[in-house]
Amino acid sequence: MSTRARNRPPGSNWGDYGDDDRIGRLNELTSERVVRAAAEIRTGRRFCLSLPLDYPGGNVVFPFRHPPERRFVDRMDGEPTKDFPFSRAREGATGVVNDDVVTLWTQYSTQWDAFGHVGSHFDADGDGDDEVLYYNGCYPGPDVDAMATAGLQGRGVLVDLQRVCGDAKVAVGFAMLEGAMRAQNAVVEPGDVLALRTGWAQHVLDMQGAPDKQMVHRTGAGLDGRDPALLDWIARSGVAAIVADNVAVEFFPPAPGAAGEPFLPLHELCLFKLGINLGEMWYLTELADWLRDNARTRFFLTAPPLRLRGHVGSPVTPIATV
Ligand code: UVW
Repeated sequence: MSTRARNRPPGSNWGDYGDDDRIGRLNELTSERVVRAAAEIRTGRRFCLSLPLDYPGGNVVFPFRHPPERRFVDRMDGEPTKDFPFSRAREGATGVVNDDVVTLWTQYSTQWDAFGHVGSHFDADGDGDDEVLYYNGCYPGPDVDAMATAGLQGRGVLVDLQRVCGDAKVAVGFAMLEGAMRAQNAVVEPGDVLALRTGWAQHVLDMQGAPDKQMVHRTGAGLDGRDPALLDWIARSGVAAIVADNVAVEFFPPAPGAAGEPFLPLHELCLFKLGINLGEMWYLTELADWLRDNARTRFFLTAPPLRLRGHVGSPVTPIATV
């Protein structure tokens, strides 16, 4: 895996955390900041920030991503390991066992995007030709194994965009985000994980696995990846990661850009240039409501991905503790 780029893309931080860095802004989750984050644990109450992983349900969000496919493991004789009696292994033994297997589309439901998920074309070696590269000049891109071994814990800061936008599908630029943060007393400091509630995942949950196509494509705010002021703020803020309860964190599908501009501008900034992991389709309703009712915006977050080597995304079952 090559990481020693001679050139780095404009606006990127390649090399700032070292030539071999694989975790980007997760480097900002220092021990001191995790201790600071632990101060947000005041009641011990926990919130599960994941949808059931077979939600949204069906294929209406992305036709090429499918719900998990589960079956029982076949034993040597082809018999499924379902209520399988131990007496078959040792005569006279009691008890039964189930073993199962699952095929997971890693980006179907509540998930992390690793840096290997979105890259770009860039002439990092200065030979005059662009090559396909990922964060920090890597090829292939850093996987969720790098995230998993980083031990992802820290302070989350929740901004409730649904309180500003309702259910409307709005592209949220810097002015709107900053206004929401000011109104909600949400202050983001370097090393924080920014969590955005739009209400989208709650609608998905309400539809109980049979989502309405209109709803999933016409509901919920997203960050406006075509707003330079917003991209500039993300770069300056020092956020360790950004998560949302919507499809893609950024407004999707994004407004068409000019030729030579990225298809997913916020993904490119975060995953390719700055090493900021994105969490999508998280479930933030109960946490957001509790924080609002208790005049708080911050929480302690534990959210490691699965330690899947080589994978560009991972399901996650994040926990917020308040
Ligand atoms: C999109 O495809 C828009 O988002 P992601 O691949 O990160 O889920």
